[in-house]
Amino acid sequence: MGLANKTIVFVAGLGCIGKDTCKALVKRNVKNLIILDRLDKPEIIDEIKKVNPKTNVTYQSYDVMAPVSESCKTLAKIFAKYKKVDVLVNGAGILDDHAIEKTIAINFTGLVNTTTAIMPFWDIRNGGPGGSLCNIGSVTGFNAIYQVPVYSASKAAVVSFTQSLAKLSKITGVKAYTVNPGITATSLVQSFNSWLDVEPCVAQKLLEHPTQTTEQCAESFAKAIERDENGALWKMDLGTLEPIKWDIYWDSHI
Ligand code: NAQ
Repeated sequence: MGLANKTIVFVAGLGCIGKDTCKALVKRNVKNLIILDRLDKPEIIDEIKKVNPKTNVTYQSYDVMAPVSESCKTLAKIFAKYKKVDVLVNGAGILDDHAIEKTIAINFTGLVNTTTAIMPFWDIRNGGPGGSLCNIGSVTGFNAIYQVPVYSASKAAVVSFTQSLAKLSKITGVKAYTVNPGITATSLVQSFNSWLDVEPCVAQKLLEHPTQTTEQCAESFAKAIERDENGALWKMDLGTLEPIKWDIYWDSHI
């Protein structure tokens, strides 16, 4: 999909990967970029706006842990104003395996809720136009960092949920795919808790291995959104964008 003239809602567009991806998107002449984030950082919004003043960049405070009814209200306002949203990016995430319930609430339930809230506006069964859902998973959703099993499982859940939605596309008209970063130099991975402190030096050990920059990740991210491939599992690692082939071990036959 060419991104010029598209309207994109980006949940967590002010984080480290989010910010650089927003910049990569406005460089591609997106028409409207609506950033929803718990963070309120007007200086980052200004930075993104400066990259391409032709893109209309706006911000709204948004907490993915709020009840789904709140997400519905936020999205209703957005659709009332912009009429059409082409892409929803779900990117909120935390990494702290001491905070078990919060990890599931932000990384998984929040993403499911925001997705559920946008469906009535997009679903072709309601006469909607369809749309594209881009969910940020993680390479840990394919193969866990086993010292952070809660975080890794939350990302595996994102991958699984999104694969189901891709299969439901025939019914809903909504495409879905995941973008899965490898280790990217952001504040998220600088220092974090392992589950039950099984590895107190987990961040330090992880960062002994090669990482990618947020700019590299952002470029792959924007390319994946342009590709707009239903069901794609994109690995964005070490500056590359690569499709992952998922083996099938069982089939429901329905
Ligand atoms: P950063 O902490 O900068 O961004 C997190 C974003 O989530 C921020 O915008 C924050 O405000 C938002 N957020 C958190 N809680 C929220 C809430 N309740 N409501 C609304 N927004 C909320 O971290 P980042 O590294 O830029 O992470 C962005 C996304 O990429 C996250 O989903 C993260 O899980 C994912 N990711 C990051 C990395 C990495 O290396 N930085 C990786 C994969 C996926 C492989 C690697 C890992 O999985 C970490 C081990």
